[in-house]
Amino acid sequence: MSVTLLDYGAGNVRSVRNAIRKLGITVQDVQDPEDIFTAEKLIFPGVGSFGSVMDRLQALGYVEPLQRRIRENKHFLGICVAFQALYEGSEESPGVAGLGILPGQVLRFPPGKLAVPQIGWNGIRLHKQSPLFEDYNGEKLYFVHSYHAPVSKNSTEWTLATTDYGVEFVSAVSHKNVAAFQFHPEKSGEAGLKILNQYLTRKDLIEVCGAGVVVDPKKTRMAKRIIACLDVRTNDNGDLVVTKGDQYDVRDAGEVRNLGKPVELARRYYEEGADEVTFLNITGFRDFPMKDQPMLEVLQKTSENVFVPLTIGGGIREFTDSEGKFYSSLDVASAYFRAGADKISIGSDAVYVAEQFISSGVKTGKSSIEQISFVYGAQAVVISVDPQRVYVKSPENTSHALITTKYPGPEGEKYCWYQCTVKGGREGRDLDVVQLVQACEKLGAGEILLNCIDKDGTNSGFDIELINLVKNSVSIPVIASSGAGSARHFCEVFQKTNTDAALAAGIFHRKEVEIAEVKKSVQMSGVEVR
Ligand code: 1PR
Repeated sequence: MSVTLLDYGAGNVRSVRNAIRKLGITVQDVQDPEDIFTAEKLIFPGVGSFGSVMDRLQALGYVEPLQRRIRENKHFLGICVAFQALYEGSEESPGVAGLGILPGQVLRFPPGKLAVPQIGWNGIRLHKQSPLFEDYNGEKLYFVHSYHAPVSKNSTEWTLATTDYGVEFVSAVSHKNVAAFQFHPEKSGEAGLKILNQYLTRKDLIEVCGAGVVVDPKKTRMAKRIIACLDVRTNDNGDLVVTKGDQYDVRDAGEVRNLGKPVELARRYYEEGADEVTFLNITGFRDFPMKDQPMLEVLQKTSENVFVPLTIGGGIREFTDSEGKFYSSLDVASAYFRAGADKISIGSDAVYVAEQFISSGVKTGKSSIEQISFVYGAQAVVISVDPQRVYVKSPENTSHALITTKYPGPEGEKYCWYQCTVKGGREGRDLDVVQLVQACEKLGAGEILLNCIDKDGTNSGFDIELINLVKNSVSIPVIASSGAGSARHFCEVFQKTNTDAALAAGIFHRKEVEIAEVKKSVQMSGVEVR
């Protein structure tokens, strides 16, 4: 059994490739337009914006063979933007024609209480019985998108599943042997692999339509994500290790703490139910990640066995090596995506970019955030923020975004602002966290990973005041990080803030609390989890 992958070189299709291989099936690539028509089974994982996907398909001469394949009912599976490409067009790229198999336009999620992009695990409501979902038991699946296909009477026959996220939208379509999903089966853990397996192994996918199918009347609910984070660096013996500091100091008696091997730990967290795994190459600001490439290898190996989203940060910036070779930040990010990352995270460089943007007021299109967001989409660009508290006696003492804090400073100060830092917290800048996150959102970032130097490694709970400040300043998702010391701290952060996800490192590495225990407690406190 083999399957043909439509990889037009735009981004990370490694995860789809790895998922297919994991299922024991050989992958071939489309080499020329004719392959699209002759392939036994075709998978098209769309990457990038609607316009960039359609432009690539046009340039490669793939539009007509794809339309012919679908109209002639040959096996086809589209994922994410490839699902959206089945429609006539999208608000994302006005004037660009889609494949036009389905009527209507793909729309942006309306602004409101919910963060856009939708990033995370949501349910689906099946509208017909399909062999694709024969082994499916109602698990949540992984979505990441800012645009959605509205439910329409004109395409009822095709509607296989719908999902709620502020509005009800079409999350899967199928018609005979043609199917497409808004969610990512290759990133949806075991449940997603089973769906993929059905597509790959079933001889025909003719579904049972309409009558007799009872559509679940309950709205689907997005889960709050629990993320495991691995801070990675080379220790003094030259080994790449997972480490963890207290307020960013990772050494004990001069030695870098060694808490395990990155690939093994990532796999353990996937198997224990982490909704996402994040790697932070914490010395990336000084050791250029493309030099000896150990982090690329870590990602490649991890993505062979981990089927939830992977984020990688550290060292994403432009660089000229000792031989004079120039790498743009987009080059560095592209290498990470090709190695298996779904999202990249930018730390120090985001601060410099924001400072420049705030002082000039001009979007140059050349910054790391803008370039990577343009090519890979906003949802792939995370900003990792390393703020620390600066206490002040009175509001007149600063022009920065102040909060009145319940936890006074060393001299009883009632006010504080959060100062952004660079180089792993080593250098403070004259920029506050609100200025940073708002500038980054404007420049095209899709998510904020919000650390806190004061809380990092302390096991004393998340900084609720900081998280509320940031969450109320942006409309993109926020990941709360730093300070988790018990399952109760996760319950607290979801009850007292509207954060979209919570991340921890130390307690998971030291096996003080298991991910399953965290999820159970969070669920018992009334919060939706996967
Ligand atoms: O500046 O783009 O090269 O990125 C460097 C990245 O490395 C940034 O994301 C920065 O946060 C991270 N980093 C740099 N130095 C350190 C350090 O610890 N010395 N780690 C560091 C920051 C933050 C979280 C941490 C949580 C949870 N670590 O990843 O794991 O705070 O910890 P906890 O649950 O144990 O409290 P660039």
